[in-house]
Amino acid sequence: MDKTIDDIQAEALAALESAETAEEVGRLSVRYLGRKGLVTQYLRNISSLPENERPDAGKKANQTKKILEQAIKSAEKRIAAQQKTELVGGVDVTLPGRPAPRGHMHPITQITRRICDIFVRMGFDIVEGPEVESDYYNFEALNIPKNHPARDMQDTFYIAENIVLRTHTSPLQVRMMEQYPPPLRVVAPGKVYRCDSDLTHTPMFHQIEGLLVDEEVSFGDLKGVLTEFVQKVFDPDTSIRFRPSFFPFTEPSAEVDIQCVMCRGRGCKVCSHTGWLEVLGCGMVHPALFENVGYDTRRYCGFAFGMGIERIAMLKYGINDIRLFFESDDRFLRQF
Ligand code: 2NM
Repeated sequence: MDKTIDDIQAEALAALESAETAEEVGRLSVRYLGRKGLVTQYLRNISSLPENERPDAGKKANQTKKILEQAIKSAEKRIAAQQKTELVGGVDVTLPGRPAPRGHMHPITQITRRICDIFVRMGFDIVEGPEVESDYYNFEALNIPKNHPARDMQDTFYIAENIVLRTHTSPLQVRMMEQYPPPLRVVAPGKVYRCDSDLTHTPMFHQIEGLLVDEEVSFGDLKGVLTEFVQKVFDPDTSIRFRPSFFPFTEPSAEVDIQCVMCRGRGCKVCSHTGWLEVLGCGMVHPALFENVGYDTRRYCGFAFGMGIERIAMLKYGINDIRLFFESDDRFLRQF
């Protein structure tokens, strides 16, 4: 025998009241109010009832439909509220996790790899070594005498009496010369430390230094290697010039300028209207260094060079504040 609409309503209300999940409520909604649901079918069957019964039956069935729609809504609300109270420490452990933001290779790492790659193609080996160095390797062996301004407490972080945070990566090259006989071709990238902080200086920054030792090495070889380097990191048609300078570890020494990357040499704020930007220092290795490591100075000579990686990156990417490299702000880092 067919159920009356009252039976259907009572049964549905009871089921909705005891429903415990949103899925269960969903199934009940389909079962009673869906296209083939019990109430829907009942409504459809009204046309087959005797004519005098139809108005009442239709009214009742529509009422039931409204009542059940209401009951479904309140069951959904009741279950949602219940779930909230099941949060663990205020956290809904059933939510899918937030995706972890993806990292990005730091621009300093990228440019370091690029620079190393350029020198590796020219036959250099990459070497790495300690950031805490002895006074001997950081200064003495590099022909930086006791009264030299670079040894001043103001520039150097002292760990102990004769132990410092390296102020350049050259101590590593002295170590290489001690360990290996010539010919030698190495570049040493890494962190260096100087007690200095402003728009263009941070107490820790990155350097790459290079050293080549062989028989009959000329300043022309140095110019060739550095020109190749500059034209590989910057534009292939970048002009470069060598300006006489002084370093305790090289003689003669030079500073290398490149044509301003911003104005292409016409003169602008970045190059202080000179058209040139200083990018690195270099020179022929001072014989005192070779004597310190026991190389035969009559047979061997060489050149060395050094540059700040942040400076190269700032020029290459047009960055005006060095501190951006060290703030770990993903909005800055992901642009490179
Ligand atoms: C510079 C400028 C000139 C340099 C010297 C050496 C070493 F250890 F081989 F002697 N490495 N790097 C050097 C020479 C570094 O930086 C501005």
